[in-house]
Amino acid sequence: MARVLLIMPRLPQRMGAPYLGQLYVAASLIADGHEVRCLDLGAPHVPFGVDGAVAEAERFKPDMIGLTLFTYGVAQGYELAAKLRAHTRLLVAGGPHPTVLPEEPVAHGFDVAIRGEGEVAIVQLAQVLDGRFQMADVVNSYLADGGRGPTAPAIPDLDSCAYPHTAYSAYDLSHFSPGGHVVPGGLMTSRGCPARCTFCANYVTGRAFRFRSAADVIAEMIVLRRDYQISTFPFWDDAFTANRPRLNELCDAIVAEPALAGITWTCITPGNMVKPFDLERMRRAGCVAINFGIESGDKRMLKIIQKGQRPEHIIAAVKAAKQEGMQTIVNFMFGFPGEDTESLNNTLALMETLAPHTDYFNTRGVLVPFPGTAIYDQHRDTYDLEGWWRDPAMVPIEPDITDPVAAQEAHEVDPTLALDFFRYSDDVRDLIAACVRYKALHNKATIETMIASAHKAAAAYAAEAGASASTM
Ligand code: B12
Ligand code: SF4
Repeated sequence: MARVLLIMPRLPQRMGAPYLGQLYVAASLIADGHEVRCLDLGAPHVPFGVDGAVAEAERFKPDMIGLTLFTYGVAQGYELAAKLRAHTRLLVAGGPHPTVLPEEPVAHGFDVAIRGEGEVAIVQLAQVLDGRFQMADVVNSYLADGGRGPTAPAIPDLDSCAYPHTAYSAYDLSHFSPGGHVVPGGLMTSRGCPARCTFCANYVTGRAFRFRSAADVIAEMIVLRRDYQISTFPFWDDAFTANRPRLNELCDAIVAEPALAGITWTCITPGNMVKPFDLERMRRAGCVAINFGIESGDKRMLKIIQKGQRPEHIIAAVKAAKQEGMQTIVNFMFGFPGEDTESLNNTLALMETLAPHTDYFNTRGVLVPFPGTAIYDQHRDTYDLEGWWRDPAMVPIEPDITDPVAAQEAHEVDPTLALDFFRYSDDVRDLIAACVRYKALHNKATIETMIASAHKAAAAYAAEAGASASTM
């Protein structure tokens, strides 16, 4: 059996829970009997950085080290890989970045890069190390010696994946929360999104919508509730509502399961895939918040980015969710190539229309041209975009801000705007900055209202408790 160390390099923001993609990879290794350790250098309480990860490798002596590489943070990933090289037999890259550019990690010292979902390939690699599998047969592999493994399609039967929580034991959970309690992360009930947005870097889960059986999702939720006291489940699917029959089946299965009585959940989905008549069923099943992908309020822009939705539909869907008593989180992006003051004003106008029905807007939102996206391919040469991610200065690490109001103040500015990927004119840049600030101020007001009502409730409770004590 192989010893495997999985590492997430530091990303711009800290993550309060282990990264789901790393958990999936670790869980499949554990299910195959391998010894696995996981490190996340972006965990909020991790007491070390790159050098600590190298020290861990020296101590654990892994046969294989696997790094999860996002495009953001990839430069630190390459720096780390160089330092880890001497401490393992096999250095492997996986994740969103190698999926699009497998040749790049290999040119930076990795033995192999894995494209796409990693559950099958990582186990095959571990089996190569203990002599049970041939390197040439590892699926979706891109080898340093020029070899290419067979191409495997996206995992057809998602119920076959080991549950992510079975890998919690591979982490030092005190890196995520001081007492070492599991921080409730999210789960995925489906993978893939049938839409084709030209800015979207979803190349791991892909365009084919695949979903787990309701029974498999329910079984995972029951364990998370029973063993980890999780009662609110964030569903991180790309397009949770993409398939109505399966949405209805899952909602009905949650309602019918006594072990899940009283749980709540949240989901993310493109705005045009929310049907107001489904909302009541979702609410009855515990849905308390929907995160809507909308992106622009301008019909021309929506067409250019292939978002395939109309502002009228979005307004109806967001209002209906609010009327159903759900929290609404609404996503907008700014600075697409071709964006002008007219399109930005239309987006600002839609944000203003939606504001009374919106709890939060996504923070910031200036377009980042991720490699692999249609926008990147179309504009790479015009705007000299090739390789920006290898320059650490292009990926600023966020300061740690714990106060929620102060965090919103920091979100009034988007550092991506200063990177000026698409060489905006001054009036476009000013309007983008105004749109970013508009969202942050709205979110700050929501948070201040919530804090004020929590204080009011606490004061009422204290007054009532005082009144009862005085009558004793
Ligand atoms: C949930 C999520 C988050 C959560 C993660 C929380 C958590 N604790 O897990 C949060 C909200 C924190 C988040 C943040 C960000 N995210 Co995000 N996120 C996602 C989302 C929606 C799902 C991730 C997931 O679980 N996928 C499911 C699993 C199955 O896929 P996976 O994670 O890629 O992992 C598989 C493979 O990559 C591979 N693999 C992974 N690691 C390894 C390691 C090895 C050794 C091997 C062999 C294989 C392998 O196997 C895994 C299992 O199949 C994806 C979209 C998507 N559909 O993937 C975006 C996505 C990953 N995020 C993205 C981005 C850009 C970000 C942010 C930078 C956004 C921002 N501007 O702030 C931040 C960065 C995080 C940070 N800390 O700074 C991009 C990444 C693009 C890129 N090329 O890098 C994606 C693809 C979204 C998109 N459409 O563009 N994110
Ligand atoms: S709807 Fe969301 S997940 Fe789907 S392609 Fe567009 S941005 Fe990507």
